[in-house]
Amino acid sequence: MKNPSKPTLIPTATAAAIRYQAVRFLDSVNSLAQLPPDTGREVAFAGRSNAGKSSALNVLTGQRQLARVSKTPGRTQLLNFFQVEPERYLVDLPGYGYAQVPDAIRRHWRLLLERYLRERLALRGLMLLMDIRHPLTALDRQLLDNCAHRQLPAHILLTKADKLGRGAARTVLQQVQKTLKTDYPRTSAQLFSAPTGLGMDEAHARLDEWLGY
Ligand SMILES: Nc1nc2c(ncn2[C@@H]2O[C@H](COP(=O)(O)OP(=O)(O)OP(=O)(O)O)[C@@H](O)[C@H]2O)c(=O)[nH]1
Ligand SMILES: [Mg+2]
Repeated sequence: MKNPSKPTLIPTATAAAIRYQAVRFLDSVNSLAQLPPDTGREVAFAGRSNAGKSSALNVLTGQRQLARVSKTPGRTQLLNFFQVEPERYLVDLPGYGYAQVPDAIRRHWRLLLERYLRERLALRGLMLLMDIRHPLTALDRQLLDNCAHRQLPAHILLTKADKLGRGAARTVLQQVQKTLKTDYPRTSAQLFSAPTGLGMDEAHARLDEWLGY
């Protein structure tokens, strides 16, 4: 017989998965003036165009269409705010490094991103997504420099790990971790795959930590 007074323990991973299923789109923003009030906590998802930011957001929230996934790089042109609950946000940042974007627009986004990363008090951590086949490019490093400057922790998702064999993926992870240890000691890294769900629990745990769950 079950003891009715004994609370049912839900494993943390499941609790996180349920929590992030409740995420809803809140607003799209293309200037700092339009940002929601700078209170509460948020985690931003950044990375080169096509790195898999929108796909990661969708799989982490268990929702197929939350963030738009595109085969055309450079599609996400706004800061998209998603609400876990009031004062708890996930932010999909515009991808960088896409060559076909006109200079003026590229400059606008660079400045917007830099100021957002530098000034946003609610920002507790940065999820930096990199295609495992192209880790730590110069632009990724610029972003990590911005984080280091204000002591903002960053966590790297090496995306599309399914494109490599398990051994090869682990080797890249170890190389990246070795570089981080010397160049960006506050930054951690893990493997991730949207289609297989590899790395979900680890990524959820990091979101929980930064959002204060
Ligand atoms: N095999 C594989 N493909 C992925 C993975 N993540 C994303 N993709 C594919 O990569 C392409 C780009 O994914 P998006 O999620 O749109 O990338 P993004 O970083 O949001 O791109 P922008 O918004 O343009 O900056 C799409 O065709 C995805 O289906 C993954 O883990 N594995
Ligand atoms: Mg996107």
